[in-house]
Amino acid sequence: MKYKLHCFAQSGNAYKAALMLNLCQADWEPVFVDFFNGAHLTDEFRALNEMAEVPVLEAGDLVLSQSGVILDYLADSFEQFDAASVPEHREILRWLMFDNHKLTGSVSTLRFMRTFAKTGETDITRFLQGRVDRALSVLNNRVSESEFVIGEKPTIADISLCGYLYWPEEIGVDWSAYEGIAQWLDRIAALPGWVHPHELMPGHPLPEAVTDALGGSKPAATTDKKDDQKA
Ligand SMILES: N[C@@H](CCC(=O)N[C@@H](CS)C(=O)NCC(=O)O)C(=O)O
Repeated sequence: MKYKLHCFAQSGNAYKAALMLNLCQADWEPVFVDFFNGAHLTDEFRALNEMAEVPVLEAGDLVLSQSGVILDYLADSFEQFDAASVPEHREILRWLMFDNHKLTGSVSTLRFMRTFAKTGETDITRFLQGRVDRALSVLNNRVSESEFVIGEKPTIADISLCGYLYWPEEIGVDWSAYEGIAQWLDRIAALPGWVHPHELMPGHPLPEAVTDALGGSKPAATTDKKDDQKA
């Protein structure tokens, strides 16, 4: 195998890299990270990524983390979903940063609280919902004006921004309020090689013991080592 992707099925950040590999028909295999049991916090994993985050891509001796960096590297390697010029590359970076900070940063945390930690609605979920709504509106406007985020062709900006958005019910959003996003997600899903995250990466469904430990059978106020992380 040319590429190994350290990932797990519930990770939208890992999905960005996995989807890119699949769309590029890369020779790749997933390496399961038992995230919900803390595998990313072990010394072994930290030796791969000092940031203790998933995804990590191994390409021979090269080890990369940060989904945006992995996407940029793969776009360069495969000459697919790449920028056509230097200004376009800057535009892609602009959207990758918006995704990481504003969209994925809020969406992934809100989804974690609602679906995995099962906190119920709190001031924090309400705050995050506001952040998510604003970021989704920005994206909705953009993809209502053109087929993809950077014009009429898909790029790694699309692949990054869609990372969590095939789980609307887990986030708690309804695409009927974001018609542009709904159609854009369908356009991405129509690309040859598109596969839903749960089928592309190992670890779905989560074992019951894990869902119970995360939120199902404990009071919302209890803290343990898994409460301050997010998938
Ligand atoms: N900006 C990073 C975010 C990676 C990230 O947060 N990954 C999650 C899993 S989806 C993680 O490892 N979280 C660990 C934590 O928050 O402690 C990227 O795009 O790769």
